[in-house]
Amino acid sequence: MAAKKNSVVETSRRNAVAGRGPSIKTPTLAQNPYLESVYQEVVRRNPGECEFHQAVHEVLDSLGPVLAKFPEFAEHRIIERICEPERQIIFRIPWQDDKGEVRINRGFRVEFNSALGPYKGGLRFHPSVYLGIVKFLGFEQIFKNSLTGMPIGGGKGGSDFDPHGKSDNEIMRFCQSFMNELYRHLGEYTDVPAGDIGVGGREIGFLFGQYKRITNRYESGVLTGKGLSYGGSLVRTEATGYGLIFFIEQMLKVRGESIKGKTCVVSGSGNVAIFAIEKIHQMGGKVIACSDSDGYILDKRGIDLDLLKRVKLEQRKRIREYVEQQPKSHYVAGGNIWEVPCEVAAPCATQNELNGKDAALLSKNGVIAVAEGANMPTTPEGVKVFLDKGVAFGPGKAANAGGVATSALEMQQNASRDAWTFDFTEQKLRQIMMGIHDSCYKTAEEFGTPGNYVNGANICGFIKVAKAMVSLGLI
Ligand code: NDP
Ligand code: 2IT
Repeated sequence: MAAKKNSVVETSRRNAVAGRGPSIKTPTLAQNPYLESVYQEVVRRNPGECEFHQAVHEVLDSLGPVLAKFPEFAEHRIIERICEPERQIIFRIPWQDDKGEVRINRGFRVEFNSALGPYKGGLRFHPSVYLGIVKFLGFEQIFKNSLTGMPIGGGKGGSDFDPHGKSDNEIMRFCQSFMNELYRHLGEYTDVPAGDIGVGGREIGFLFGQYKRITNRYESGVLTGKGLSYGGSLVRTEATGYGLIFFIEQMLKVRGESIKGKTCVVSGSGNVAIFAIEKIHQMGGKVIACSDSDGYILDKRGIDLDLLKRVKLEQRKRIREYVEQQPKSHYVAGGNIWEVPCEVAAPCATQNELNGKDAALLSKNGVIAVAEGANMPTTPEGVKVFLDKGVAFGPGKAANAGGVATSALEMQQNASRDAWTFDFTEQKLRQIMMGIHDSCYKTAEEFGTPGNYVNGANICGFIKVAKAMVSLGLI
């Protein structure tokens, strides 16, 4: 994965600059002329936004049988409407670094769909961020949020700001400047951001502080992922990683298996990866490798989680530091983590980090379950390999929905001025993930593709939003 980092980033940028993205073709979509024409129109209207095209293609590819069952969705032009964001905000973020130099970044918020509730979705700070990335993430978020069963619409935002190597003061000044523009678009009933890559508890604190200062309102429900001392929820930090493993446990259960005793590989070493590793270890599995964008570490005795947390969360250092402090482990600079044989794989870093070749290698090496902690980490070719080989495959919009679901639980606690215990909140998360698993599983069966969680998630997530859009009229 590490070796591919630059190509992912550069492809996004190159396509954005050149104003053209690859148009993805599969036989299934081409067999449905209406869906194919909607997709081609999306490509035409959103030039160069290749990740957005990819996300749209993947959802539309599942919807043929849905349109046959619900012809009213086509009459109401639901597919065309759902592919067009309700609102897109792009803004300048001027800020000052520690040397007093003025720096400029670009900010985004795409408010994609509010049929089910206020726009909800994270903020990403990473140099690869451009409109196409924010739109793919916002589009995914619509269906993910629908699957949680909570009253939340879909949105996403962020900036091309790179937090790596910045001081706390620089991060604070950047967050304050970001919020100086974004605050006018937010509100607990309007749009509720949270974290994503490069945005964790520290950044949410600075963003909330500035929102409070500008508006003179202590509006807890306007952001989620807050610290526990000012309205945050227990379990939100752990939720995406824990939820992912609850989802995998259900996929394995269907096959008469469990995580216990399984050798696992988790890519990334950020928020999602760390708490996925924690839950795998709690459930008796063993994670032997994880990564960052420079390389991966291999610790055959099982990753030492206390050390990993110290290196990544407290010291904010690179993953290679782990090996300095744990000499029996190995660091593979620039290596591809998917070369490591395992039974369970969880890509938890970024989009398109696992391609067709990686999927074939994992499968050859004996993988039985793969679930996406990251958003769209598996390329369409990779997904096809897993489905063809009969690997249990949990797509991100289902498998990583535990984060946003717990954000909705945080909003619920804020609205009632309550604070739940860790165990109570974790139990709710577990139930939500089991519910998402079962809805995807049943929907896949009902629409003629048993065991295909990709179709199950897309169809189940879509139908709820589509029905709400029909009921709400032409808005
Ligand atoms: P973090 O910023 O905490 O960690 C991101 C990890 O991914 C780091 O190890 C980082 O390595 C690596 N990474 C990021 N970008 C790239 C890249 N272009 N190439 C290679 N590696 C990269 O983010 P999160 O853990 O919060 O997010 C990880 C994924 O999970 C994302 O896809 C996000 O959208 C998704 N997600 C997050 C949720 C949440 O609640 N936080 C909820 C649902 C999904 P490095 O430090 O070297 O950049
Ligand atoms: O991709 C995601 O679901 C997130 N980054 C979490 C969004 C949220 O609002 O908690």
